[in-house]
Amino acid sequence: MTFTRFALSCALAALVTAPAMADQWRGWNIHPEDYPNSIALEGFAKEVAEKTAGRIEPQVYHNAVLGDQPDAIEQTRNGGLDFANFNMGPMGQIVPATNVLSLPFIFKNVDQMHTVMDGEIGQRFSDALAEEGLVALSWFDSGSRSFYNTKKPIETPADVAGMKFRVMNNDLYVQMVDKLGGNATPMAYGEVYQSLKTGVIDGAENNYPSYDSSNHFEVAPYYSITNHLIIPECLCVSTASWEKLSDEDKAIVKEAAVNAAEEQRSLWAEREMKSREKVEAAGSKINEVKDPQAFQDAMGPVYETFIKANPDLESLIKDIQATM
Ligand code: GTR
Repeated sequence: MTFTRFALSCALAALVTAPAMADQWRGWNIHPEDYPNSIALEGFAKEVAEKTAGRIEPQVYHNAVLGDQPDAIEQTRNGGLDFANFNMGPMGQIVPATNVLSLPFIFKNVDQMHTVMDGEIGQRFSDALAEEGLVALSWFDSGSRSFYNTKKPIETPADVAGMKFRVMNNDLYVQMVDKLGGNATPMAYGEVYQSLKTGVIDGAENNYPSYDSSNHFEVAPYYSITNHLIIPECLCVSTASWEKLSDEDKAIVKEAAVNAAEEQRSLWAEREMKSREKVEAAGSKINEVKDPQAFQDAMGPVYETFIKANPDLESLIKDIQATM
């Protein structure tokens, strides 16, 4: 055998025996490492890497280092990012059907939200996301969101008047605050702490774990339980990354996502309690609003405007409301 032929056959042998190049997946996460969603995403990454024997190597980037949420949604749709945990709030601007999930008081409680999202209606949202480049593999818990501010307890909608609140990027939230008599400013999550501190805004709204982990409680100590939004979150994979997978790997990734959601939901329940205890111990003043119905009633015009603009989504709203 000549030297060239020998070298060629060695190279060919190496090609045949070498394992296929691992697919490095980049995953976006807004939260810090110890947050329930982050722990669940790490579990997802580990399970996928193990079960695919390294064919896929997901890595999670925490703390929104890969960009803010609206930006990351775009990147994932375009295949620039492979997977992410997204809140359905900012998703509404891109996938209109998911706006139904951002209607204030659309769900009666978190259990009803899970029943809806884990069933046939959840599948309808997944289908809508799939048309926009996102494969929703499982649904995380995000508790319920309430208002907090730097000034005073909110007890009635009248207390909201004149105050400026940060909201997530979605016009529906601007209307929501407007109908309560306040002013809303859409703003990236990472800018809220400083804006509260310097008085650019008076308040924001979120669940206990985020109120805690973002340290907003340090600068906005009045947390008033309005429970106005219960918004699910997805573990989503970019369609571009998904379509490259074999059927076997799709099944592995799907199962890992379902397992991650299960873990996230149980960690979530624990974390909600711990965060509430922590912020109270640190001096936050938590109050129940006097008349929760008054807040709900104020949202009538938000629903009317929404249905007028999206008549095709009225039946989806009714189906959710009818789910027990
Ligand atoms: C959190 C949610 C994040 C982000 C954030 C926000 O509860 O988990 O994805 O949406 O709220 O208010 O921007």
